[in-house]
Amino acid sequence: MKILTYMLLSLTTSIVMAFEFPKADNLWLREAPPTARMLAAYATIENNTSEDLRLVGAYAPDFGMAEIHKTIEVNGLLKMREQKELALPAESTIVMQPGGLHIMLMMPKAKFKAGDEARICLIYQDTKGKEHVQHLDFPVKKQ
Ligand SMILES: [Cu+2]
Repeated sequence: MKILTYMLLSLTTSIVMAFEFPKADNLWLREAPPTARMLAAYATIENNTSEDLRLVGAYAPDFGMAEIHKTIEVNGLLKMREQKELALPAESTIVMQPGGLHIMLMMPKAKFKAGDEARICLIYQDTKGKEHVQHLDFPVKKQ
């Protein structure tokens, strides 16, 4: 009986310890002309877990390359800078939107128009340095 109790306890512990992903909402990929070589996607990522995380990158099977970018103004010009990692502490939110943070998708292997969906995977790192990949489908929208 003691052994059974122990087994149940360790089972419960492993369930509690399972990695919990942040909540990704408002996913969308902005429709672009068919000739566009770069597309931007946006999301609101809410870390409503008790674990401090970092967003360390993205990849998308339908694109040659994906990076997290931030649009910034330098001497009156808008420029984009890659964000190698973004802090996402417990109870915090990353808001991506036009003119700010976005997922930059380069070298598209397919054409995307409004109504389509694109798979984009976000890579998080926990405090132990372990990476966790969240697979998301982004609807393509005109605006
Ligand atoms: Cu960009």
